[in-house]
Order: sequence, then C-alpha cells, then structure tokens
Amino acid sequence: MNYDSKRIASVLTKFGVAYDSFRVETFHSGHINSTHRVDIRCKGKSDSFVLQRINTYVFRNPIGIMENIDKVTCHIREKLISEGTNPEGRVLEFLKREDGTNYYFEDDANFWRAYRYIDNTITYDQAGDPEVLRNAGYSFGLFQKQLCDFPMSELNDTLPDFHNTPVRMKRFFDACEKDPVGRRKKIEKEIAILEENRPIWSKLEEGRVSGKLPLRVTHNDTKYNNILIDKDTGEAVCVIDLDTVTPGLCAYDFGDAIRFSANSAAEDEPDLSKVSLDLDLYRAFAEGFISACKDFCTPEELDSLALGALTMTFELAGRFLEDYLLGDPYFKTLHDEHNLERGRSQLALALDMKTKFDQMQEINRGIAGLK
Ligand code: GN1
Ligand code: MG
Repeated sequence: MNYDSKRIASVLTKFGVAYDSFRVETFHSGHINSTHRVDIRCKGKSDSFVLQRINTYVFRNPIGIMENIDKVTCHIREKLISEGTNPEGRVLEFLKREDGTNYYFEDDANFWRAYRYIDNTITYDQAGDPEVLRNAGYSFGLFQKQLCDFPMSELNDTLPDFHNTPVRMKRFFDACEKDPVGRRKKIEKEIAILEENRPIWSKLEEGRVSGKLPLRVTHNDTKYNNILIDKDTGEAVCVIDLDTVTPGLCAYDFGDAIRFSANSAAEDEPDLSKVSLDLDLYRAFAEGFISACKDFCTPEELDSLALGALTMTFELAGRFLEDYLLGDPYFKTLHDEHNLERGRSQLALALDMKTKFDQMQEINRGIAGLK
C-alpha cells in the first residue's frame, strides 16, 4: 500500500509532534516494513523523525514487539549512562503517545511507530571499506554485550523459532511438497543441494538443544544496513531495526552479518559467478565482533561463529526459496523471480563458504585466542 506524504506526516501528530511544514523521504532497503524519514519545521525550528508502518503479516504480535523494544532500549540507555556515555544518538529513542504507548494502532493493516532520526548518519547496503565494517562488527558485538545481563524471561516470544534452521527448512520442504503455485519445477537442483547439506545446517541447533551453546539476547537481523554509520568518522553509532530482538545464539548475529556484508556481491545478485565470501571483509567484521564479545562468550560459542555464517546463509536460501514457492507473501519483491534469484544467490554463497570454512575458523580462532 502506498501512502501520500501528507498522510504519513499526519501520523506523526498522533505521537504529539506538531509542524507547520514537512518533507517526507521513503527508504527502500528493508524487505518487510515501510520506512519514511519525516523532516518537519515548527515555529522556525527543524526536527527529523523516522516513521515506520509495521508489516503485520510478518509481525503478528506488534504490541509484544514494541514492549520488547521499550525494555531493551531502556536497558541500553541506562547502561550507557552508568558508563558515563551520553546515550543520545547511541540507542534508538521511540516517541511515546499521551497514553504512554510507543505505537499507534490505527487498524489491523496500519500499525505505526516513530523514533528520532539520528543526524549525520548513513546506512550501507554493501560493505566497501573494511575499516567501517570492523566498526560495524564491534557495534553488533557490543549490542549483545550491553544486553548480556538483561533478564531474558522479560521478553515476549514474538518470533518463535526465528533462526531455528531445521524448523525453517521443514517449512521449505513442506512448501516443496505442496507446491501451491506450481513453481517447484524451477528449483529441483536447489532442493537437492539443501537436502544434501542437512548435516551442516542442523548442527548449530543441535548445539542449542544440547545446552552447549547458551541463549543470549540477540538482534537476529544484523544486516549491514541495520546499523547507522557516522558520515564523517565511519564509526558505527547505533544499531537499528530492533523488531527481531529475542533470545538467540551469538552465532546468529555473527552469521547473519557475514552472510550479508562479507558477500562480494549483493544479496540478490543473479550472476552467481560474482557471488563469493570475501575473506578480507570476513576478517574485518570478525575482528570487530569478536573483540566486543570475547570477554563474555564461552570458547564453544566463539568457536561456533563460523558455523553460524554457513547456517544463516543456508537458512536464508531456504527462506527465500520457500517464499518463492508460496507466491512471495513474505518478502517485498521487485519482480516475479526476485525470491528465486535471492535464494539461488544465497545458496551459491553458502557453497563458497563451505570451501572456505577452515580459513574462516582459523581467522576466528586467531582473533579469539583459541587453539
Ligand atoms: C528481512 O527487514 P529486513 O530487510 O531488515 C528479514 C530478515 C532477513 C532479511 C534478508 C523480520 O530483514 O530475517 O534476513 O530480510 N526480517 C524478517 O535480507 O523476516
Ligand atoms: Mg528487519
């Protein structure tokens, strides 16, 4: 659904923001929610906000999500203050309405939230500079560190099994069986590859079930464009897109970030010869992430991070291909075969990672100081 600028800006008034004039810019990089930057002028002063309409097909319990976000952002803010850091621009600040809620539930299709825009920042869809990626790795690791004493039981379980790869793959194989829109014939090869690699993509979940890998509060959607980078210094200042914050494994965050940011091509690159794991980018992210995590993570966790990258990449291949089989109800697509291209591209990346797995492990062990 498209909304005109006037309608978007008018939602801000529900959050107590008044204006004389406004300008709206829509962001297109997220695959799920609709995101708009709204710049306002009021009595000669300027201010900027980000307004989002939550996809309630994907997020079935948006109030539960906003409660989680409120708790998690408060925890991080308090932590920053106690360390003597000014939290402004370091953690998202959601606007509250008169009744204290941080959302505006207009109707089932229109669930809105707003937060303060953080000035002088940018997001990247692809990693160029390893130094900036190292900073991003550090900030995603720090995010887990800031939350490592958060009482996990206080979080609503808004996305059960979000990164439970075997459960995700079962949904994919079920969709293959049903083949509701007749697309299966295009992906027989991909189905066979995913089946063959079952022992690999099942392993991380086995570590969770056995208790070898502990649950932590994780972000779960650590794409490079989910972190705000300072335009001048390249410092990664604030983690955004907190919808998926739930208990998870440290390796999910490391893995999903690598899948996206250490890929030599875009997530949906159709020319598979361009898709590979760039080990320099891998190392840069790993250096940042592991330096923030190594004090609170167990050696087993640190040793599971490379497997996390492989697992998250197989998982996303399965998720995109499942969405393709179902007729694209979940991810926003630009054309009919977009999810097919994304799925194939992720699978090519996973297969390349498989050939580099020993090098990935060695890099991580070196940084973490493991034998
Ligand atoms: C979605 O909304 P966005 O683009 O940050 C998805 C992630 C996927 C990602 C793939 C809630 O994230 O899980 O990894 O697309 N978010 C949800 O690009 O499903
Ligand atoms: Mg997201």
